[in-house]
Amino acid sequence: MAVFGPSPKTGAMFEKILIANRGEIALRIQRACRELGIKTVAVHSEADADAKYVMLADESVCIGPAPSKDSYLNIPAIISAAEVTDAQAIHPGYGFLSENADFADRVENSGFVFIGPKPENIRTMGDKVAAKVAMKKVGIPCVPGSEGALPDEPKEIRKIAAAVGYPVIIKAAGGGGGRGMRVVHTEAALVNAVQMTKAEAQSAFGNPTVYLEKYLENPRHIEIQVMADEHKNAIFLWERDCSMQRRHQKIIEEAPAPELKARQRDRIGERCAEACVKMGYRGAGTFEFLYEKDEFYFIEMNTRVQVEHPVSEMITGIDIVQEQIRIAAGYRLRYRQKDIQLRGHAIECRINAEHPTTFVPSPGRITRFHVPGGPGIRVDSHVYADYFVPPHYDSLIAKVIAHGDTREQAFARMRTALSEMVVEGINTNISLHQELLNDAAFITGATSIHFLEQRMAKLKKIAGGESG
Ligand code: MV4
Repeated sequence: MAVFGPSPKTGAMFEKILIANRGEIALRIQRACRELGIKTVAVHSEADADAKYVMLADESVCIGPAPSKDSYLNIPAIISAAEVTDAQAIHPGYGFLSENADFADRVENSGFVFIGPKPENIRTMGDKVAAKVAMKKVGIPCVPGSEGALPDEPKEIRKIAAAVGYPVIIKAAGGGGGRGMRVVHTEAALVNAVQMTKAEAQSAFGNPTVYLEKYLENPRHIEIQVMADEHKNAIFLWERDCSMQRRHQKIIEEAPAPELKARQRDRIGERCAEACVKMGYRGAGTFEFLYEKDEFYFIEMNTRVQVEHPVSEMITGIDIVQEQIRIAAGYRLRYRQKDIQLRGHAIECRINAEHPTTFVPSPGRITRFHVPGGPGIRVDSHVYADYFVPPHYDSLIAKVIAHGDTREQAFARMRTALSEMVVEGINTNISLHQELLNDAAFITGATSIHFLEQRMAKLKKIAGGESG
């Protein structure tokens, strides 16, 4: 693909980057570095000492025992590792410290570059009340609800809920990703629900602040991928539909979102890119929306690279991780919006080490491992035959991504890919993916965030021999 846009270079590229993560994303970042001619430092826990991506890195440092809190969340150990290896920048990946504003601060105060947004932007988006206020200010459509935090007086709370209309949802400012929320259907249940959510928020997040929104009953989850540089340039890389999830764990994502009209797609993308410029945002970011009855409603912004970034890469041809690194080095975006083309359709299946129907995690030794291939197939994985899936971390072992000219072709390629894939020695959810790819409602497109849980409830009823 041709390189477009203005002369990119305004700073010196890094010579060495420390990757503060593990698993497939650690390998993904390493590959991006290698292509850019940057040396890599892998940090790892004792449980990951033998991981292949650790061997593949130019250098590696053990940062502590297996539990995340002692290793991948151990800020002093990670900063020391950057010091002893002379790394210039730290890529946090996703999860772990990636959205920890204090970590970003400490990285920068120690003289390293944090490959991500400014700490102040991370901090704002981490406080869901502050995030919503900031979004409203820059013209992003939000779910109707309380203006900022909910007040304490029951009368005031009832007034706000009545104005919004039931059902409503109470959410913790410190929550996000599905933690600390409660749906309320009647005024009788309201004040008690607010008090319970506040108490839970205090103990879970150390912050009792809650806010209220209209509860959307059957939305889809559509998110917009953006990238912005430090020179007031921002682009959107279209959207991903991530509605196929269970308990806030996504399992299939696709891009573009089925049945979204080109005009809507352009309009919401433009708004998000504009919002980035107004906020002084830099790096990769994702605006999460609920989408219902042709309208977008902002819920949260993620300030990291996401697990599902490959589907956006497949439809645009842009390497999001490389672009993150270039932006952090002070370079300009290599692309203008007019250079970004939406090509075809991509779908990602997250292959987890877990039972396909009970979702019970299945760590252990992989005895056989064969990855699929062929036109339009990409596999992002750090595992191999004889790899031991440690029990300490999340269960993602591979991401299979299929790209095609059309949604139908992408699905067909994914079905073939999954039929070729072999993982033995542990349980995986491959068979669940195969069933979903043959589900008539999913094939039709545009299923809600409740699809998977409703489908499981239906199957359970059938297995139990009940009618209906
Ligand atoms: C909502 C909602 C309905 N109405 N907000 C869950 C995770 C967090 N990001 C926000 N979440 C939701 N917020 C309003 N006003 C439904 C959810 C929700 C959800 C959202 C995205 C993906 C999966 C979900 C599963 C259950 C609930």
